[in-house]
Order: sequence, then structure tokens, then C-alpha cells
Amino acid sequence: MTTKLDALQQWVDEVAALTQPKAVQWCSGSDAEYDQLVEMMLADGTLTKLNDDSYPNCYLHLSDPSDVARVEHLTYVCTSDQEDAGPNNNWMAPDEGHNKVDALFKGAMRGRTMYVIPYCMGPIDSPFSRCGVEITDSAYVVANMKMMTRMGSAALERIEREGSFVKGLHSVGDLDPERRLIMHFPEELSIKSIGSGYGGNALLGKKCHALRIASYQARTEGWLAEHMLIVGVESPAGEVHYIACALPSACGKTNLAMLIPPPSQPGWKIWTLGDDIAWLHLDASGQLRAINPESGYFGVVPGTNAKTNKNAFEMITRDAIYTNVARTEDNEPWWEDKKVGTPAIDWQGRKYDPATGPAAHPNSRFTVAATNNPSYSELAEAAEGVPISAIVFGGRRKELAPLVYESRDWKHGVLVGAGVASETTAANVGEVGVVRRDPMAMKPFCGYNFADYWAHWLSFADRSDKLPKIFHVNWFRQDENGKFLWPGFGENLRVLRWIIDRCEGRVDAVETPIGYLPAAGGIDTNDLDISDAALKALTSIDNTQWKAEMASIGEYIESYGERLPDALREEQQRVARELDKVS
Ligand code: SAT
Ligand code: MN
Repeated sequence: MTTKLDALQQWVDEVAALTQPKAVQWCSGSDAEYDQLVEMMLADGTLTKLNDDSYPNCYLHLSDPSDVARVEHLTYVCTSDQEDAGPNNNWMAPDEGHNKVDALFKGAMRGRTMYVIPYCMGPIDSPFSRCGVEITDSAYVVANMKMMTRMGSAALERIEREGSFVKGLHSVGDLDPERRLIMHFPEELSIKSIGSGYGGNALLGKKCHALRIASYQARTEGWLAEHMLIVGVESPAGEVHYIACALPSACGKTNLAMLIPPPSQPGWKIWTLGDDIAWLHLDASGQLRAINPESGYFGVVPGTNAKTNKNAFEMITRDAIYTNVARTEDNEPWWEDKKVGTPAIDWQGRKYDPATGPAAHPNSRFTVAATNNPSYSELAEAAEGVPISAIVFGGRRKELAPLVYESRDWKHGVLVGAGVASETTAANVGEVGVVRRDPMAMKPFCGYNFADYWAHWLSFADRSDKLPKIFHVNWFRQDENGKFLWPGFGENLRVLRWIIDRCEGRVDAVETPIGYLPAAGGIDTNDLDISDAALKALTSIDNTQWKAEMASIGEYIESYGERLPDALREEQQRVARELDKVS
């Protein structure tokens, strides 16, 4: 296979000349191709077959121990003007960026096959979808891209028809962290990533394209590319509301997207549209609609069990690729909190010894096609996407942030999103558990200056009077002994129900300076083992703490300097004044 699109053929030839592979293989995306790649990876040790009786078609990949997470400190946005990348991104001038990374790509694929992967982010026939081509020397990447994107011949046809595509060049290089770089050139719609085989660094359709490059593109084209799950909540009466929710990496987006209603909530159903990324557009009537650009899940494994996420637990018993989990004697995958089995071999392929750390890496992952999910929504294929009733922001906060609150209006909602802070997780290389600002859960993923991004968000209020309401949630509040105050998981449906009731004007709320909080009895706690004190802590605010928080949000947004939109500054000042009024 080759292509009739000259620009694509020329780029592939140039890359081959630079990287010197022993062969070039155009990927069709067929099942036969996947099977053949798997056979090859089993033969060369890249994959191990797991127990075929209990885990049919499941494979384990153990990565280099230094290559287990995203590397924000090695991730760059290369715009001509540094200000366009903003203080939220590492920056390099485009020429310097190309020179640095091309030097690493020189001869990098010697002795390897170079795979050319045409892919489409979003339903293949959706006007909102965007295509790309990833060139990689990793068969593991090809296999993952097959599940995570619409990849192969149909995507190539669309690319040839449209004549444009995002160029993504990837090589695992020598996996030396000193020779690892994840570079974005938004003005050229291109990505160059070398030295890592890990998901977010290597599956270029995901964070690199669908968030960093797409957010940049979305700004010029009037839409939004967001780090959000999309979920449909169906009431016992059959009414479905769609919610888009932004949470930082490894804060439970996959679990929320596949939530299982607890027995106390009979008749409710959850439909999963996406678990990580949403592309949002206004339709002609001013309704915000969402598509999920991905077609699979790359989810955190540890903590998944029959109680926390039964759907996911079952979904990954077949046709899944596991990365960096442990194994039992029976060759079944094992991870912390799986609740069944015992680990024999750890994620580094060593005999398991509790003294040397967890059996599965805390950021170990599964890759699986979305259609494996029992709560998969057919509307994930709908070209026009689904109408969004509510946007929800959230973070992982031990204290301060209540279980849920609603912003007053869109402008206030943008401030709520801009002020999101969360404890860091194992999804990025670095310290875990440190609170940092993570606006709209996009800190690692916004491909341009956050100040311009907030202005873009604010501009939606001029274009529609039907925008969704904006909320903030925090499932992670703890008491003074470190115990979680809210049970989370399936019980989060109770909070989604409150959100929907607010959208429908069916439930009263208490107005506070930070927004509307649930009134007593507003959240259904029927059958829930929760103390009055815990519920009070979850549904009220500490004014003194919030004054300090609002001042810190003010300082944070001011650090964006001249580009900060006045409307956001004024909104922060308004909330700060409201907080001052209360003793
Ligand atoms: O970066 S990944 O997409 O691999 C996982 C995450 O951090 O959300
Ligand atoms: Mn994510």
C-alpha cells in the first residue's frame, strides 16, 4: 500500500531517508494485520500471552522501567512566538526544536520496520473528526492505535479526500531518558516524539494530537478540545442527559464514564461515550455537542475490581493489552486491589517481593476497544455527537472543595475551571500527591497560552444563550484521619442526579460566594452509610480557607500577565468580594 496523496508520500519518504528503517509498512488496520503483529511481538518478547482460558486474546507488555508515564518536563510546544505557548508550556523555537529532535531521529529506525498509520480521531464520517498519520517504529504502538483510533484504509481514504492531516513522527529511539523529547509544532500541525514507548508519549493520536494540537486548532476554528469523559445518564423514565466531565489523569474518569448504578438507585442506566477526551462544538441552534475522538480506553489498572468498576473488570478479561501489571502463577494479570489471586511476577518481570514495591506499577494500564464495554453507547459513532447538558470540572482535593457546587453562569464557570487544583498522580513522572493548579484538567495538554484559552472559553457566551451549566466536583475529600468522606464509585450517581436536577430546575440549592451548593436533602442519601457530620463537611464551605484559595487563584491567573482576559480577572475579584462580605 502507498498513497496517491503526494504530500503524504513525500513526508513518508523524507522520514525514511532520515530514520533509515529496514522496511516500510503501511497499516491497513485489518484484524489480520493485528494478529500478525501480535505473533511477531510474542516471538520477540515484546508481548507475553496471558492465560488464554480466563483472559482470551489478552497480552502483557512490560516497558522499560524508566518509561512508565508521561514526561511533562520533556514535553514542548514549539510556536514561533513563545508567548503563544504561554507559561503553561515548555517552549522551544520551532527551528531549534526540529534541529534537536531530528538529530535524535537520524538513523533511529535502523534495523527496524517503520509503520505508517493513517488514523481518524472521531467517527469516520463526522464533520467534527480530524485525521492524522503516525509514523512509528513500535509494533506495540500500532496494536494500541488499532484499539484507540479508527485506523487504516478508511482513514487514509478520508485523508486523501481532504488533503490535510496531522503529521506525527514517533520512534522509541534508545529509550534513554536523556534522549527523550515530546515536541509539538501546532503552527505546522505536527508532532515529533522520541525515546518513549509509553501511551501518552507514543500513541500520538491521544494527548499529542487530540488535545495539544487539537486545542490549538479548535481555538482558530471555534470549538473546544478537552480532557473530558462523556457519559449519558438515563433516568428510570428513559430521559437521557449527557454530561462532559474534566478530571486530571488518574482521578477516576474511566470509572465515572462506566459507572454502575448501585442497588439503591433502581432503574438508572449509564451509557459511556468516552473516558478521556471530548471535542465540543456549538450546533446551528447554539446547543453544545460532543464527540469522543477516541475509540478505545487506555485506563489505569490498579484499583479495578468487581466492586469499584465491575464493567471495567469484566471488559478487560478479553481482547486487552496490559502494560506493566504483575502476573500470577496461573499467568493471569494481577494488580493491587484486584481482590483475587496473588502476584508471582512483578511488573519488572522479577519474582514478586513486597519489599521492592508494588507488584503492578501504579500507572499500569489496560488498552481495550470501547465496544468491549457493557455500557458502551452506540451514539459514540454518531457523526453529530451528543447534546451536553452539564460540564463538570473536578480535582483530587483532601480538603477545601465540597462534594459538588454549581457556578452562577458561564463566566463564573470558566473561573471555576481555571481555578481547578489537584494532587499530582502517577500518570506523570514526578512527585505524587502535591497540589498544583490544573485548569480544566488541561495543564499538561493545552497546546497554547492558558490566558488565550480562557478567553476562548469565555467567548462561547457571546455565541450561544443555551450553554450547559458548569459544575465542580470533588470525590476525594478526607477527614482528619485520612478517611474518604464520600464513598465514590457507583454512589457518584447521586451527585450526577443532583447536577441533572439543577439543569432541569427541579431542586433548590444554597447560594454561597463560590456558587450553589446542595441544600439539606438535595442529594439523595437513601441507603447510604454516611454521618451527618461528613455530609455537612461535604456540602458546606469554610470561608477562611476559601478566601485564601480565591486569593491564590487570583495570583495564579495574574501570573499570565497582559493576556489574561479582563472578564476573568473581574470574575475572580467579584467572588473575592463576595467572600469578604461574609464575616
Ligand atoms: O497520558 S496518557 O493518555 O497515557 C494517560 C493519562 O495521563 O491520562
Ligand atoms: Mn487522560
